[in-house]
Amino acid sequence: MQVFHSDAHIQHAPPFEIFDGGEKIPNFESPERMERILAALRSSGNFEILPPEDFGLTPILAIHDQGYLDFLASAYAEWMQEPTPYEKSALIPATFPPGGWRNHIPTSVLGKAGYYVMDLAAPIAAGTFSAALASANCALSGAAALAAGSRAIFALCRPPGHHAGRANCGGYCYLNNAAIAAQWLSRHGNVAILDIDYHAGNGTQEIFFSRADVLTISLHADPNEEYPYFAGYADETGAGAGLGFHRNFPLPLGADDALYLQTLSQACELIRAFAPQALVVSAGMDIYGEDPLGRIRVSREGISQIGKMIAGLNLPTLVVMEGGYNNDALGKNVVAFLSSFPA
Ligand code: SP5
Ligand code: ZN
Repeated sequence: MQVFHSDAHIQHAPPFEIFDGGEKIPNFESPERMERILAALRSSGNFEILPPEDFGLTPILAIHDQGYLDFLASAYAEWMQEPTPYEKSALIPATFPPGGWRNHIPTSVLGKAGYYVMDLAAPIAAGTFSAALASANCALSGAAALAAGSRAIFALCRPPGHHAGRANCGGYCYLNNAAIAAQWLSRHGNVAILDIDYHAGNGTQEIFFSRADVLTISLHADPNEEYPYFAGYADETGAGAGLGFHRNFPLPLGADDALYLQTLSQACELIRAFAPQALVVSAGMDIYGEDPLGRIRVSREGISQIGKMIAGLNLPTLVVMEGGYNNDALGKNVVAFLSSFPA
């Protein structure tokens, strides 16, 4: 299987995030995640690792807001210019506009950060924007390979993307790689996105909520109990022309392989009925039972079964890396998932 990956992610290394309760902790979404995955892919011998092509800004602006992209591009340099005695290794805002009160976009860097950043887990560091662009290019390169006839491709993206909306970053995500790839593929016909990351894919949900040509489905921990809390409920099924073309499958904390696979089979039925010409999978391995951020209990064998069920849809499939934070298990889990697909 071909894998698209870029070393540019190494420059995105925010040293910290602010955790629940206000604690400053080492960022879970670390460059080491990629080292672990690459090592496992290489030792399996079944993967060809390729650098992405540069698709420019046009396919990214088809998904993301111009003002938001300008903010991502300039935020770190502007933050470095700010006179403050505090640590400035990465930008995290501390003031957010309350819901509905967004009639002004401030021009100051902290004002813009409050406007465009969703939470305290998307710090903007020196290499964040260039890494996010390279990550999106990995997804786009995978989409182009699918369009050229490949059956299954892995976009080894970092940073991840599914919490990034049209005009926000959050949850370690800056550009929505899966959405950008799906949009690019949607020029050729209908596309489905299946999001199996442990956390609800709020960004992907928002981006395609009013569209009927991109079916979006997310399986995730119940958002009433788990991040991102504000999206991912079962009654959110799309709007306008997109009504019926978004589906959420919230799972109870503690869900096991059997419940996960039974729920996934319902999602797969919806995808079959939609009959897309391509499938994009937002693949987070934080569903694994031993993940430090996850509280559902999928085993490695379960991850392999999930891969088989998705591969059984027999669609051209782009697998896009999202979360997964148990570094000791991450490489093996990714290989277990991908090995279910035909080369
Ligand atoms: C891409 C991705 O997986 N992003 C996840 C971002 C999650 N950030 C917030 C984590 C909050 C964790 N709360 C854990 C409570 C369980 N003890
Ligand atoms: Zn996640």
